Amino acid sequence: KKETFLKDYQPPAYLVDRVDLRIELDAQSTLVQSRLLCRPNQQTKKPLVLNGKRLEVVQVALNGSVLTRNRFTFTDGLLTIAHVPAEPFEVAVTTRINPAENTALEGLYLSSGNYCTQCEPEGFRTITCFPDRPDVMSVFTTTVIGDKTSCPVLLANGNLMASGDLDDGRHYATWHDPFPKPSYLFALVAGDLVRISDTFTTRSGRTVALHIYVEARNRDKCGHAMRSLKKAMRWDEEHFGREYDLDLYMIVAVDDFNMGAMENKGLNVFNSKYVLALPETATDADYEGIEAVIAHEYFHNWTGNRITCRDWFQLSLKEGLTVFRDQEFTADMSSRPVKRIEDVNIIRSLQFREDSGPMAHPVRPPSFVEINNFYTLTVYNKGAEVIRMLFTLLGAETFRQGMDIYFDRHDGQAVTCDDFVAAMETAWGKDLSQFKRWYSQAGTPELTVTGHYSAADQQFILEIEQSCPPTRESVVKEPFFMPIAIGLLDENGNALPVNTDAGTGTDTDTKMLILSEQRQQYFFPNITSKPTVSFLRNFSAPVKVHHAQSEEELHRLMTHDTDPFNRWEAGQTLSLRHILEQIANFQHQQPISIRHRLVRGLRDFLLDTDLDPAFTAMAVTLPTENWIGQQMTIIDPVAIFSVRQQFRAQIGLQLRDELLQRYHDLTGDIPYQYNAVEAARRTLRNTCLAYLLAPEIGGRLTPELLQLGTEQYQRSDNMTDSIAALGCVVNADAAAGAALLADFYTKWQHDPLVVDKWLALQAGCSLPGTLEHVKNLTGHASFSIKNPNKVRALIATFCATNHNQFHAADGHGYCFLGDQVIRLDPLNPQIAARMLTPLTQWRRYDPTRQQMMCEQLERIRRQPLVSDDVQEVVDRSLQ
Ligand code: B3K
Ligand code: ZN
Repeated sequence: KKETFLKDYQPPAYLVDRVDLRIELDAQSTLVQSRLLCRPNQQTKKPLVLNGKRLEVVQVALNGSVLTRNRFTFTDGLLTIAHVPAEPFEVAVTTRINPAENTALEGLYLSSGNYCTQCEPEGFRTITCFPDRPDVMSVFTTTVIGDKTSCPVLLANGNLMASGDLDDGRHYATWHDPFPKPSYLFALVAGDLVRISDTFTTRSGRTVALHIYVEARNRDKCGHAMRSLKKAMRWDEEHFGREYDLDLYMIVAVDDFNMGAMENKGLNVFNSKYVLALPETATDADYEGIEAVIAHEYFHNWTGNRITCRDWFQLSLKEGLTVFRDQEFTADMSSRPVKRIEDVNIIRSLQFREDSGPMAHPVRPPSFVEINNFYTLTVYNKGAEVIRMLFTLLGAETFRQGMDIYFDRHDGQAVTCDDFVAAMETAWGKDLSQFKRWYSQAGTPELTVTGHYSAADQQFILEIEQSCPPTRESVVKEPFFMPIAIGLLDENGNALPVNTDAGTGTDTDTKMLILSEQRQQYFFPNITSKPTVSFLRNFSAPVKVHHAQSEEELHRLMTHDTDPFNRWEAGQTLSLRHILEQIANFQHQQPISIRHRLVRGLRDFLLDTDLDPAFTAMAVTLPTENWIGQQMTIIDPVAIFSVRQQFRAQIGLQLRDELLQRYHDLTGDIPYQYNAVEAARRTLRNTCLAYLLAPEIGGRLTPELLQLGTEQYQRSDNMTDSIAALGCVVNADAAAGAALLADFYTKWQHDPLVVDKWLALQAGCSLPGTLEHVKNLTGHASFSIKNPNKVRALIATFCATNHNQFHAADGHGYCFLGDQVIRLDPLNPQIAARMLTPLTQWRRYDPTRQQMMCEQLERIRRQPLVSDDVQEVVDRSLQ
């Protein structure tokens, strides 16, 4: 497959105003008849070209007459009709497809015997021939025909217009979606499902029916999803003035799904992981995930569906913006600082890594081979950071005006990231052309910060220098434009008023600096003693910071900063320094020790009961292995794991009394409830437990501590506490862990989502021997390589999170991943390409590991049939 370039974009030669589909479902042989009302979009007469893939073209007709084989061609995924009228015309295409054979889970496929679709980005072309590009927007009418017994439920986008019985035990349903939409938002679902119903009254007083469809066994697990949907609908009205437009909103949960969920107009299809929850089966994190994903897909109705993307290079137009919206929603539903810390952890641990590897690309990629490979942390999460910078620069009110302008200007259109920024420019009244470099330049900018204090002048000067490492699309980077939020603290930790000119009612503690040059200085007058800088408050720009601050300064920020994010950040920086120092010792076979001062800092956080427990949990958690690795020229996964683990064990030992105290104080006395307060309490309590049960490497826990874990596992009334305890025991003691794991499986083997947790826990186990265990589990009755959730739970958990064992010196982890990718690729290329991520990072490791990782990439490349998805990732990695 060839590379596609943004610069080659051409508007479509023909538009399709209406699509009429008639789909006769059959597992092996589904017949799809489509009638397209087409209209030339240009003066010049061009052939009509439709995309079509993995389907059989049965018949093509033009304005009612069947075309003979010499009137059209169907090769290389394109159906071409050379001569079409200059006036609007109708094309009818009949295709035949095989849903049962569709293991790629793209297009129409079967999940647990039910039909469902996934069309974004280019799946519609596997159902019927169509100009399958987002700038062709059409009104769809869909008639679904299926067997009454196996498919009592027949769904498609929009409103139900008609339904009834047919001969041979079949029935039909006709759906009509009045909103023009691109083909990627088409959806069809059919099967034996039950419906959970509710309603929502919009602020203009319209009643919207809300329907969640699940398999009968999951009927009682939809309450949280439904509540989340209603919260999201209300929130979008209140915060963005956006109301839902159809009279019906449907969500369907399926077990086999490549991603989290899909925002098809009026008919979202969800991975069941993001719908189903009961206290006994789902953790607080699952509850939060469901709330966030339900909201995300709902928010797409305006940012994605009503206003869609002109082409797939603009993916972040809808994804970055919608992630920003769901982040804000979650912040309002729970704790804003904690949500920010979680999001920054994702950016720094994972997106920065992507930015420094072979798959690095700008938020708006300039080219791709397989667009599915660009549903990335960069497009989604860095894209959201770019939107957040606009929010920070413009302020909440002006940003909202910009959003209103965007909705007014572009409703019903397929637009670009430039159009979005232009709306923000109109609202702000300032030029954002330099800001737009965030969309075209990849890589993580690095800031070097220096402070100069002059006692004589009573002046403080802050100097910032920016740079950005070269990436594939541009070697020399132009300076970025970004907001830098800062504060200054005096020696007692008091905030200095740095923003006095901002007028009353504003936060005088925080100054918003604009960085636009490669090097810039900022002057602060009337500063009576050397200040401590609280830099990049709330992580106001997605950058790496080099800032030589003393331990005193970091401790001051940790205890006194008014910005909660930077309080947390100062603690992380301190921990990071100490960990890196000890990693050097470990690498030189020196003993490792944890500094008393670090333990004391963590103890202060732990005992500060004024803090939100969820914040405390973040503050006492050491930096992630990924983030530690980012600091090293050559990543040493064994050293990182060993030092971090040793620190955890030492903290558990040295703070045992305090941890036990808080653990017991945080014991709940009411039955499980999911809400921010209760979830925060459980999070900190389980964080304490994890420290208490953190074993020294090769060491053993006392029976009393193991007992603490076992008891929590046995007594808890909810999955959050039982899986947390189980995880602690599994990672502390092989024998005790195995016994509890067996118990857990016996109890939950009937529930696929809980079995995923069981698999993931074993794949993530930090005790030796995990790889052999994981290999055995690939043959376990509960595992299926065809189910993406199972693959993620077992294979991705081991390869992408168990760094110490995946990167074992013998290279067996790499070989295992090679085997799995080779096995997966012919079945599901999208998932196969995703699984490859750990190998793409080979340049970051030592020469021996580099060679072994490359061998696996080469081996995958040598396979007789490699998908475009995997090929692109392998080729870029080896380039
Ligand atoms: N828009 C979908 C992504 C579908 C990607 C398919 N490879 C999910 C989401 O971001 O809401
Ligand atoms: Zn999305």
